[in-house]
Amino acid sequence: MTTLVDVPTIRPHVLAMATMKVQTICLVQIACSDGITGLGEATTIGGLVYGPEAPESIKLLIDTYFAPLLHDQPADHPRKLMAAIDRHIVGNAFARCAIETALFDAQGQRAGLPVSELLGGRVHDRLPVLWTLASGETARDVTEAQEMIDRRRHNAFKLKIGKRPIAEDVAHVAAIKRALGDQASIRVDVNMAWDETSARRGIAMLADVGCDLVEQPVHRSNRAGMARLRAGARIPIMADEALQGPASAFDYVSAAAADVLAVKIEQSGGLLPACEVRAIADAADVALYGGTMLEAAVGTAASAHAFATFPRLAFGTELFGPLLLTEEILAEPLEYADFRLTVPTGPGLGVRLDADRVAFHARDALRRTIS
Ligand code: MUC
Ligand code: MG
Repeated sequence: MTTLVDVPTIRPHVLAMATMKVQTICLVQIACSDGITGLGEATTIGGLVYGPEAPESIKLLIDTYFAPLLHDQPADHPRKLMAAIDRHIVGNAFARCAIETALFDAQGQRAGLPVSELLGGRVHDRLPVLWTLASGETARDVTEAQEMIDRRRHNAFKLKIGKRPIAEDVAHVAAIKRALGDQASIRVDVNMAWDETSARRGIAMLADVGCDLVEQPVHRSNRAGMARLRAGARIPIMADEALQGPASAFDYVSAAAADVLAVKIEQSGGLLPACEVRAIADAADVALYGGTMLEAAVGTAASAHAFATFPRLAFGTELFGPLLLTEEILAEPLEYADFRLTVPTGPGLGVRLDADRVAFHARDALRRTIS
């Protein structure tokens, strides 16, 4: 069963390509004949503006193409089932991830083990979590950051830039770095908004004001440009949108096109492919970061299980998705404390939905109550 759930954000989240005021979650529930139900989530940013899949298209494709392939199949071998799906469905990484997540959740419940253990075993019980400052206003971002530091919730911040002229963006970064000083690590995400020449100038200016990392400065297709920028930069350059699973990760590390890979379970095509990206980065001695598509709690828990198995996670994670939403969809929220997220310990994903909250925010809630 797939359900679209619309949850407002706590404030507008301003990215180079979109301003988010609501997050649409495609929740997937796979009911197995042994009475176990596995949960998965496919979520993206700003409809179709970030990638080729939107929550509505994911729902349609899961209902129409993925679900029939699962009927009457043994659910207790997720990898085998996903290989069977791969023989019939090309691409659709986000939808694939949601299905694979639900199969692993169900299998973990069946085995009495957390998903992290099914993925090889966790090496971290808690993961560092950064917060994105993206209100669009410098003073508001400073206040928000200081409050996060005081509450010991986050001490690393990612600033979304690329929408304004470079000098204005760099002044914004400099002001935040000046206000927070050594209390915080400041990084930026350009979300592909610059061309290579602008990026060369922007990265040098960002290094001068104490920025620690620049994420995806140029278009995802410009791998050669990323390699040139990386070679000339004084601060690390991270690939995000360019990473679309293990083959692209291999391509990137082979071309020395990034210092850091932002692994996202959805962009990778699932938990297993995300772990393959991890292996490729480690083999190439390239640093890792646990990324997010701003998933709500189910996708965030799934990501946490995968990232908990990464021995080296030099730049931490950004698994704050549920905190950006006004409403909790879990019966018990994920635990954020001391700048870190606790990886759930229960069987499967170790999370349970709050069915009433989900029903309340489900997109077809009105139609269902009056029909
Ligand atoms: C992205 O491009 O990294 C992750 C955190 C955030 O604020 O936006 C996303 C997407
Ligand atoms: Mg990014």
